[in-house]
Amino acid sequence: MNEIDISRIITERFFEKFRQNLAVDVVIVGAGPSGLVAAHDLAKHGRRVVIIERKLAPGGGMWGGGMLFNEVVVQSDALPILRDFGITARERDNGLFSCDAVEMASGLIFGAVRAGAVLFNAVSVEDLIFREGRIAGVVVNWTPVVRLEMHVDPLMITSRAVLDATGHPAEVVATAARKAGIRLATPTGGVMGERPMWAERGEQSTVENTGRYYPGLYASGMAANNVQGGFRMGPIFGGMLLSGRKVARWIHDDLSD
Ligand code: 48F
Repeated sequence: MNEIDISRIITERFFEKFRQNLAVDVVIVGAGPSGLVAAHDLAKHGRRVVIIERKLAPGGGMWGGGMLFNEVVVQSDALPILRDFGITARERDNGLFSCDAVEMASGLIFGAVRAGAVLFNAVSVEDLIFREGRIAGVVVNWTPVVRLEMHVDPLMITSRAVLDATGHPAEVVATAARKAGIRLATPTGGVMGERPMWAERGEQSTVENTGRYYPGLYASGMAANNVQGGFRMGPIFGGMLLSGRKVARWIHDDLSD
């Protein structure tokens, strides 16, 4: 065994993977619950999917459960999605189930990647590719480069659809609204801003607000609630899972037209 073989295998395979995924059907920004379910479903539909995740560890807001107590709550209508990923749900009461936060995070990551989605971690989306009347991809850079404010130009990935699954900040849609001067499909034409905690309404609106906000640009999960002015809901995750499934169907249908 030669040390050079280890370095060569990693760099050869990484650049092969990167090159093969420079032009894809869908770029999903954020590997939280909604982004991972969307990635899984789109890949299962035969779409070429890249997930860009800013952190080293994908999984978004799942790992810590509520206030670091590593259990999360899911409603019965999201159980079929957990079943698809082989994630255990324990029945509690009032139609609510508990899931081990670590099993859920790791199960959704594994399921999405196993379905064929390609995940680049420690990479941040810092801008979008804009064409007349549509969003056409993302601009990426290594997260440490962004965090250290190094003066290094990014690279680009083109796609037919971009999904903002960045959670609370809705970074991608906010960037589009700010930099491209576009009118979003919201009452004001801009980002409405997330509202405070109201678990039941927030869970409903997460799914209702999931959808297309501009040609080529979609939002799911908490990002959709921020864009459309929905309530937050804390560590209950059924809405996030259902949102990922809804947006995957929507994008798949749009790409089939
Ligand atoms: O926040 P997150 O888990 O998104 P979500 O699918 O789920 C929300 C819940 O976790 C929770 C909640 C449920 O009750 O309210 O918050 O809406 O995951 C979002 C992921 O996007 C990444 C971020 O690191 C996180 O893992 N992310 C955010 N901005 C960027 C990004 C960016 N610009 N580029 C790449 N990744």
